[in-house]
Amino acid sequence: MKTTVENIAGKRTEHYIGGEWVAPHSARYLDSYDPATGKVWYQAADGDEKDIDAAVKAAQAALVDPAWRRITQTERGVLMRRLAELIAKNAEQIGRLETRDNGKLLKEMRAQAQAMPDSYQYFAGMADKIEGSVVPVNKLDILNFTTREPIGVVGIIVPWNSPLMLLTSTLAPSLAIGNTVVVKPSEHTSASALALAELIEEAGFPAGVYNVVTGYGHTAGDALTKHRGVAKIAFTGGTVTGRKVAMNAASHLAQSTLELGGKSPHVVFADADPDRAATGVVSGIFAAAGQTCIAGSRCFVHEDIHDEIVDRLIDRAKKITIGDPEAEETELGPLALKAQLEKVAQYVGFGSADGAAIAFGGNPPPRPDLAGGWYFEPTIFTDVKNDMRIARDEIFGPVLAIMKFRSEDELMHLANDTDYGLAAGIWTKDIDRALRFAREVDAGTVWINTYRSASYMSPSGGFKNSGYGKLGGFEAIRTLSRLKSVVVDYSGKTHDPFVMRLK
Ligand code: TXE
Repeated sequence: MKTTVENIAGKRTEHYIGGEWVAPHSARYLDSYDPATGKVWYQAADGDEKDIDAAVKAAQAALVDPAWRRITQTERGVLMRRLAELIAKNAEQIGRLETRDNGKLLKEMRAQAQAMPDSYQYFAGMADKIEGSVVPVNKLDILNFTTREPIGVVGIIVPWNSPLMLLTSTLAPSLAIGNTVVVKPSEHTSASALALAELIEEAGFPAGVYNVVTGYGHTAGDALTKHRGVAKIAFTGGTVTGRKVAMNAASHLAQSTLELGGKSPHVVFADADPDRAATGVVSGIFAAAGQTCIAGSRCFVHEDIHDEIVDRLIDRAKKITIGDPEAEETELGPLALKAQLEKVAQYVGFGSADGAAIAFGGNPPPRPDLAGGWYFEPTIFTDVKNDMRIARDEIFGPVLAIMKFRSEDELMHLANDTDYGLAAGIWTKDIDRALRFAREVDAGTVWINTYRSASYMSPSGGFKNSGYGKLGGFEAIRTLSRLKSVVVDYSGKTHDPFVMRLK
């Protein structure tokens, strides 16, 4: 793999279109920053409408190229297994690229890269098991069967928080069904999607199956969502952008899958194991510095255990090791963007202004060795009300809003009183209560006595302002394919041409 931290540092990267490395049409490049230092570390091609058009055309050509269109599902699976092996071989380099780009812990980005091959293996196995059905229609001499076929060119727009893992959740099922793709990675994290291009080529995928145009959202991203050659947009990002994406896609009737933000309720009942529950709450909000769509940012604690859980959270937050994301002992690295750091600081101000109490943190860590990097302390608010801005808006940082509740009814009302519906978590030993919560809560994923446990096999995706469409497991294949119904008349009879055959 040539796209490595050492090779691209101080250099420029290009687009990957139709199996070639292509300079941007505008000849412009954008700066990519290292969040641990706040300094530019390479420049990525700044794509525009013309680059997107070239990439979509390459993907359209690949879609009908016999080298892709006419190979069997089994052969697609073989290519994907080869890709899985190459990713496994290069996982360390991929993890390092992502950490340098988004500042998340190397141990986390490495673990994501190491887990990725499983996802390609899983969907490789699915490639030749995507069956249609025979429909028992109301006519004895008609055979009606269905087939699932590629949907076409899929435009994949991913954010900066887990770039390749989020790309994989659409790419792996897309390759299994036979789609071709144009990827627009975040302007903050272009490198890993480009590194993947090399591995896809080495695995033997035909040119044009996988294309990458780097660049900004309002230019390259916008052009991708508006391009009439794109059949489906799979978008992961913020809710405001998601709305624009859906409207652009709808203007040419492309389908969209939207994986947007969240403000997920994380509930602790008095009968929960306090140690496991507090650790779960920590993992829900301070892992990845809170920059995860599934962050359990609204924590509801039963009044009988409230003070004990708050004490445990403060105790654990005090011990969190903040520092260089590449160091193995680090637990909390910098935020990925300067804008995120500013947003976090602004919301901490809102929290205090609205009357919540800071129980811990609330500032950038006062450490000269971290100066220049975009760091923020783990921050815990108590005395929060559900109508405060820190309880309503997605902050996307290490900021926890704790609320006290008394009864299950009150809890359900508060938990569902949010614009979002991505995930929810509950800690309790009472299985009846846990299942009641799972039934009643407005969330696409519900965790019981665990949090932030994800699998490519499991359908994921939110409700309400957290988006629509599911990825993961067979749902991803459904979302990324189209269903065709084939009707065969074997009666041997000639029918009245002016009457539709309804019987
Ligand atoms: O996201 P954007 P941003 C949330 C989080 C964060 C907020 C803003 O709350 O604070 O969103 O983050 C591309 N047409 N999440 O500004 O803008 C963009 O280039 C087409 C939650 O970084 O949504 C990038 O590739 N594409 C989220 C991708 O969209 C456009 C993860 C995401 O950027 C575009 C990230 C446009 N008009 C942020 N504008 C999650 N669900 O995990 C931007 N993009």
